[in-house]
Amino acid sequence: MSTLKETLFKKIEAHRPRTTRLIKEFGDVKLGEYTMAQTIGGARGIKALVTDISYLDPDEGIRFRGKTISETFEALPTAEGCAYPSVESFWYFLLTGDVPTEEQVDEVKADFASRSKVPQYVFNMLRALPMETHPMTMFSSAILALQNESVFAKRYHDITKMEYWDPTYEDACNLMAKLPEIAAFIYRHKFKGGDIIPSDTSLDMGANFAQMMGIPAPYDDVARMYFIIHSDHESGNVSAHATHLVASALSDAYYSLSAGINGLAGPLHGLANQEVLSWTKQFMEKLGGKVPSKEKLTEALWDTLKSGQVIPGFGHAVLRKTDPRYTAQREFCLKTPGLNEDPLFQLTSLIYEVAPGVLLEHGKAKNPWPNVDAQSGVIQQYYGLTEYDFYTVLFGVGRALGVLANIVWDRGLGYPIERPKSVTTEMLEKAAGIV
Ligand code: HAX
Repeated sequence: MSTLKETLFKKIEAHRPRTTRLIKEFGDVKLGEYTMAQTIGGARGIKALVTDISYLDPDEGIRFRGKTISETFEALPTAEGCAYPSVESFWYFLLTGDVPTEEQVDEVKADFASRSKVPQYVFNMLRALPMETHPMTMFSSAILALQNESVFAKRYHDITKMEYWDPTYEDACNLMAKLPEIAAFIYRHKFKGGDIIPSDTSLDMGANFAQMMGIPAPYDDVARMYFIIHSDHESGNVSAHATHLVASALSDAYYSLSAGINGLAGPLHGLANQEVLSWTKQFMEKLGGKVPSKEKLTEALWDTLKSGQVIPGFGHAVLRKTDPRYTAQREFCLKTPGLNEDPLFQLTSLIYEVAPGVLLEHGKAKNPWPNVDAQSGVIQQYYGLTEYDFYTVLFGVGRALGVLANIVWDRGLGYPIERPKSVTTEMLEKAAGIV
C-alpha cells in the first residue's frame, strides 16, 4: 500500500467514530431553520452537506484543509525552478490534510505514472464525435467511456460498506492520472489538427500537461496554479454537489465525475470562464482592439444587463467579497512581465473597477465582486490558448481533484444516499396561510 493510501486509511478509520457519534448521540440537534425563499431558491444556504476538505467563508473565501490559497501555496513543497507546488503534492494534502514530504510527493508522481495509460478506445471514441462537439461534451464522454475500467464497479459485490472507500480511491487515482492527457488530447485533436503530443510521465502533472498542450514554460506553473485553485469550493456548488449526489447512489467515480463535469458545463457555473472571454473579446473587437474608456465600458455593461444577460465572472451564491481565486490569478498577471501590460488584462482590470458599481446600481446581485472566472481566460489567452471554449475543460481537470477527494471520503465515512424532500406549490401556499 502506498504511503498516501495508508495515511488516508488511518485518517478515515480515526474519523469514523466522530461521524457515528454525531448521528447516534446528537442526531436531533437542530442546525438552523430555513425559509420558503430558500426552498424555492435552490436550497440556498441550507446546511445539508458535510465535508472537511474545504470550507468557503462568504467574506474570506476558500480554505483547503484549513489553509487559504496563499497559505496552501506556501506550505506545499515546490520543485526546483517552479513557482507553484506540484498538483501531486496538493492531491496528497487534499486527501489527508497533511503536507507531504518530497519523498511522498515523488511516490504520488510514480503512482500516477503507473496509472496514466489512457485506453485507445477513449481516443477512438473522441475521434468519432463530430468535430464541432463542445470540448466539455468530449471531456465528459471520455470520462464516462472509461467507466468500463471502474475498480469499484468490479469489486462492489465482494466488499462491505466500510471497504467502499478503497476501490473508490483506486478509481479516483486512476482518473486523476489520466485526465490531463485526455484534456490535452481534446485540445490538440479539436484545435491543432490532431497533432497529438505524447505524454511524458517523468514530468510532474503541471509540466506534462504543458508539454502535451504544446505550450512552453511558464505554462507548467500556470497549469499547477490553475488546477489547484479550481479544485474545491466546499460541497454545495453544482459540480461538487452533482458528483456527490450521483456517488451517493453508489455509482462509481466515473459516473459521478462525468455528472459533475456536466454541471460544470453550465454558463452560471464553470462555463462562465468561456463566457467572460467571449464577452470581453467581442467588446474589444468592436473597439478595434483598444482598451475602452470607463464610460464606454459602463455603457457596455448596462447593455448586457438590459438585454437580460448576466455579467459573466461577477457574483457568487456564497461569496460576498472578491474571490481570492480571482486575486491569486490577478497577482500572477501583475508579477508577470508582458502579461501585466496585455490589453486584455488591462480591460479585465478596468472591468474590476467598473462592474461592481454597475451591479450595485442595478440592485439585484447580492455579490457585485468578481469570481474565479473573471480572470482566468486572460492568462490562458496570453499563453496562446485562445480557443476559449476549451477553458472549462481546464477547470474540469482541477475540479476533479476536489470532487474525487470528496467522494473517497464520502465512501470512507459511509454517507448515505442523498434524498431531500420536495413539496408542492399548494403545500407552500398552505404554509404561507394563503389557501
Ligand atoms: N450579472 C447580472 N445579474 C446578476 C449577476 C451578474 N453577474 N449575479 C447575480 N445576478 C442576479 C441574479 O441573476 C438574480 O437575478 P433574478 O432575481 O432576476 O433571478 C439576482 O441577481 C440575485 O442573485 P444572487 O442571489 O446574487 O446570485 P445567485 O446565488 O442566484 O447566483 C451566480 C450566483 C454565480 C449564478 C450569479 O452571480 C451569476 O449568474 N453570475 C454570473 C455568471 C458567473 O460568473 N458564474 C460563475 C460563478 C462562479 C462559479 O461557480 N464558477 O464556476
